[in-house]
Amino acid sequence: MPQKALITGITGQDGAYLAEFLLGKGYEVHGMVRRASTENFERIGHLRDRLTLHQADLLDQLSIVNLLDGVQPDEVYNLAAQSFVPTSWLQPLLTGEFTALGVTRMLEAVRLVNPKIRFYQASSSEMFGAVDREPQDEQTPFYPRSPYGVAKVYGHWITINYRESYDIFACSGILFNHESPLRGKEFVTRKVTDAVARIKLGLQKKLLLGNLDAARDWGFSGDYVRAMWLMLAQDEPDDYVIATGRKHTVRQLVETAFSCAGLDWEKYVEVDPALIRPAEVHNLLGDASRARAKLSWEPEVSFEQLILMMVEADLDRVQRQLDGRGPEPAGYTAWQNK
Ligand code: NAP
Ligand code: F7E
Repeated sequence: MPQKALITGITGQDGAYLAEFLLGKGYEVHGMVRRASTENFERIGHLRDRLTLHQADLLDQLSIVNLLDGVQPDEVYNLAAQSFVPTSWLQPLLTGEFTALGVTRMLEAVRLVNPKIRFYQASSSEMFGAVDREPQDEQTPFYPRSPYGVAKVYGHWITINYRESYDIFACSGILFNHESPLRGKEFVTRKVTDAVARIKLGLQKKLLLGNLDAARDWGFSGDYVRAMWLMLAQDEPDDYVIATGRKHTVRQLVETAFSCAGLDWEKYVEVDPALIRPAEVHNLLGDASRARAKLSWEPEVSFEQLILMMVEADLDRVQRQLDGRGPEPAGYTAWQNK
């Protein structure tokens, strides 16, 4: 019998990479999707006939209980969330419902249906926020700076609490920023690589950005979903920081991306004060020593390789659109093999 995994957030960036990874490991993969008037399965289109999708919603407890009862998964990966930090100031209550209480709804369903299910929670380096030490590891105190970060702290601690209260095999992965050609276009890496492609191909003249001095530890989503799986494959549940241990500023990101296409970024980039956040996380750098030691996990894609992969993917996609050749190839293997 193959192992059964259920992924919430399967239509998102990490959901698509994780689904492809688990299928490659021989899993039977189920995905939870919320009802929409039009399907948004763009990122998993290439996997569609190998996945089973089910409608349920993080806001609806009974739909989650029924889903787990019907699928009877061995592992649940809870990736669904309102994940864009600026939106969390515009919709703080909804962010709390999805990103914080949604985790408790998932854990309650595990507890009721089968407490032997192994559970992964998508925690975030945004929990460190206005941190006073560098690098950050599993012992670093949290100081979240957005409603999103605050909601993730709740999700992190409720996961630990259910592990300690009910002996559920629940792990929290504190993942630093991770990107890919499938990243949403509002996040800064993809916003930049998409703009580079459009500027190079004559479709855009300027790129408006916010804080160019913010620094992040950016890795590749394909590497990070492997860490999620490794966490659930251990003998004991634990929490792990997943990061590359290298940081770059947004300015360095921009410079790197524009130079991939032979462009001088200073001719195109302007700062728009409207994109500065009400409270910024200035500086994040992760220490993944525990994951390296216990999971034998290492990132395989460097920052430079990641940005080049994203620029090439966006150039290819925009060129295809200009040529009328239809959508770009999606997924991990498509871009790994290029
Ligand atoms: P993403 O691309 O924004 O995907 C979010 C997913 O959550 C989408 O599939 C979305 O579905 C789903 N979702 C949102 N609200 C839902 C609801 N009420 N019911 C059911 N599904 C819902 O995010 P990502 O980058 O893949 O990140 C995955 C997870 O890791 C998130 O929890 C994020 O907060 C966390 N995280 C991400 C990073 C990172 O750098 N990428 C780092 C640390 C932690 P729709 O397609 O229907 O919108
Ligand atoms: O911003 C700065 C911005 O939106 C990165 C999510 O996946 O990672 C992500 O959160 C930095 C910030 O990601 C623009 O101020 C400048 O300092 O790409 P981002 P994020 O906020 O770090 C964490 C780990 C998560 O968990 C989240 O779910 O870039 N920045 N100018 C900009 N950011 C955006 N989006 N757009 C700009 O124009």
